[in-house]
Amino acid sequence: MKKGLCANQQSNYTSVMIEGTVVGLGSADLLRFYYYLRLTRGLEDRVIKLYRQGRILGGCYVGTGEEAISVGSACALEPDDVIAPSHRDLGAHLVKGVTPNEYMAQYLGRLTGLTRGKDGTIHFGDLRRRIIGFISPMADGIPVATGVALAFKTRREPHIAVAYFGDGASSRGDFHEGLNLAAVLRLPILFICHNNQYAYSVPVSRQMAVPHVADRAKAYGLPTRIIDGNDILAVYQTTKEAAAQIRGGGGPIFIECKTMRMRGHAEHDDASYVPRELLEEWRGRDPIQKCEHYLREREVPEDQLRAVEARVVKEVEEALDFAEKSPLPDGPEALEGVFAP
Ligand SMILES: Cc1ncc(C[n+]2csc(CCOP(=O)(O)OP(=O)(O)O)c2C)c(N)n1
Repeated sequence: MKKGLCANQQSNYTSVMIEGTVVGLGSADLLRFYYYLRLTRGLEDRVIKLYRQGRILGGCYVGTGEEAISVGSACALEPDDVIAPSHRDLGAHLVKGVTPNEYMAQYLGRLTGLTRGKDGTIHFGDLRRRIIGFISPMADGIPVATGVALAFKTRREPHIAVAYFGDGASSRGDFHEGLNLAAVLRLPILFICHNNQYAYSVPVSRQMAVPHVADRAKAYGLPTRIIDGNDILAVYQTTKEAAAQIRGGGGPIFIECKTMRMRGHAEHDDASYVPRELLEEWRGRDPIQKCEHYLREREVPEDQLRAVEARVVKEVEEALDFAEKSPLPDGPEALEGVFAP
């Protein structure tokens, strides 16, 4: 891979710039990334429409514009690594094996969803697939993932834990406790921050006096990387390298992915507090378009891209059909799977 560090003047951060081909990564891999990016966007766009039609029971959280972070990083992990995703990480769930049917059934509150109808939103996980359920209080996935990493280290298992969270979560105590413990015990954990510039309506500049979330991690002694979160190759390659270093016993690493929240906090929020020019600027850096650019650079035929799009449209509609035909949970189901046996 030809890789160079370049200062991005506009956003004042250093991003990993991929100028050529990533060694060991062929067109088929890139098409796989593209499929997961499109599938994530396709499912979330469909759920937004359902929300507007009043067919979603809870809130509607999506990660539009941030898909490269969850897809690129999850694709760089080993199957037995454990992830603790945030509410912007549908892509990582899908890469780990959550099916479109399960996702759609989740949002329609059906028995076939991952929480069996207990929460019609993004608060789900699946331990069989090594996904820790998303915990609603911000940053609380971090200490849990840190505990998983402690278990891996104690049992001498070769896996790593990955905690995903936003810039706002980094202002909570659990973030600081988790990072500090991981650093002191040199635990096998990767911290991935979606810095999407807003925590609900609060811009990063109103949350912290340092320029980067990574500066907070540095204070605990963690090695940090700051990358363009909309560039799937940068995310994939940085995660791959970090995961190898962590697996080799190097201790925790922190990756800050600069990105932009392209919609409201959730669909009930019109984000009128976000400057339109900022959104326009980031619209030009869409991660899916960037991935298409890489595919075209490698001369992947246009019909292969269109085939991926068609496959995704079909899978999304089939998932909706599956969810609509699935039963709603019965009353006695309310206590099932809530308490440990
Ligand atoms: C402890 C806690 N405080 C407040 C909330 C309400 N809340 C949910 S998401 C969110 C913003 C989180 O911002 P960030 O971590 O940057 O993630 P983003 O939503 O921007 O992806 C807030 C305030 C919460 N879930 N938990």
